[in-house]
Amino acid sequence: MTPVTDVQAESFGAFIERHEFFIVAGHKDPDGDSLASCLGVAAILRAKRKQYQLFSAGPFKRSEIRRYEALFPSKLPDYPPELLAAAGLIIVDCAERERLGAVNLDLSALDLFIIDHHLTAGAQGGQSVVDPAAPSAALLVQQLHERLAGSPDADTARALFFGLATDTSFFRFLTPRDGDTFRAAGRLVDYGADPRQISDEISTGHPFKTRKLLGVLLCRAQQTFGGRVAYTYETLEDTRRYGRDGRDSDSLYRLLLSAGKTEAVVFVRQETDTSCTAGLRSRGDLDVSAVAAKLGGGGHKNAAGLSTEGTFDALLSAILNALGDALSGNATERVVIGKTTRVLSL
Ligand SMILES: [Mn+2]
Repeated sequence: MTPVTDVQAESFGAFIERHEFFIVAGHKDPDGDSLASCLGVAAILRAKRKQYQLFSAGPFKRSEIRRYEALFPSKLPDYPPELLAAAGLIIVDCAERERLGAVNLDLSALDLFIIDHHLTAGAQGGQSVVDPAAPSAALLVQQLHERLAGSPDADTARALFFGLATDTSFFRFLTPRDGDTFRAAGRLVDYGADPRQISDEISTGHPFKTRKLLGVLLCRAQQTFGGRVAYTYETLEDTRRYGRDGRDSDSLYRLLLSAGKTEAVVFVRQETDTSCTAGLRSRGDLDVSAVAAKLGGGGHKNAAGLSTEGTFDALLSAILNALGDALSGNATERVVIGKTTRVLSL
């Protein structure tokens, strides 16, 4: 990670000074990092005696974020037009207004500041703190808090630690370059975050049925490309049987990535009759965000995703073929999932 620079901190400070009221939002389908980043920004705004409104389009699907749902309305009040026009919009853990999801007000004209760490964020203008090398957006927010408002209080520290821990899978994704990240996490512990309690909050509380669903998805998993890629999928029938509540694909990725020489895992879920979502995870240097970007998605080098129209078999085929190209550079055979499933070994 590159530490937040003076220029970035000053630019965020100046943005806060320019407005009295702010809307603070992360991406739709929120995760711990996006919510924690919003809460950290809110703490900075409180310290600066500014007004703000948190927002999340939801849905709050993950068990570990449920406790925050009440803080994030999915509908904004009808503000007087002059108040809204003068407001600042701060978006975190994403770089595009579209990623906020459905918003009941038109925010397109609002003065915007972006705090993000996605590889696909691209180069943003002056009103942003974007660092794809940062392991979480919450870590950027922590540094902004420390620079602009001093040490966060214990509640904010807990939230920021939770954001960092969820995006790094409790520090397992960090590298020898991330000493600064561990030092920042250490400061959060000093401010009042309890790592053991936060680990417990992240990893427990799933409905029992979701453990059964994991079993189904594991039984269905296949390997391809000589065992370098594992994939599986969830059907609408699975969703009907086991429910959506507290589904936890992180455990699925972890279990499949731990098998043999697996370098990447693909998981596709049929969301409706006509739409799917997919997640990709990889180990080491394989960049799955590039594969996801080819198909209209995005994310990080080792964790990416996308959503499309269509059915899971078509999407799975497209992803595996793109992944095959990324693995070999010149894959000549095609993988087809569906009636004519053929497992390909390079
Ligand atoms: Mn994030």
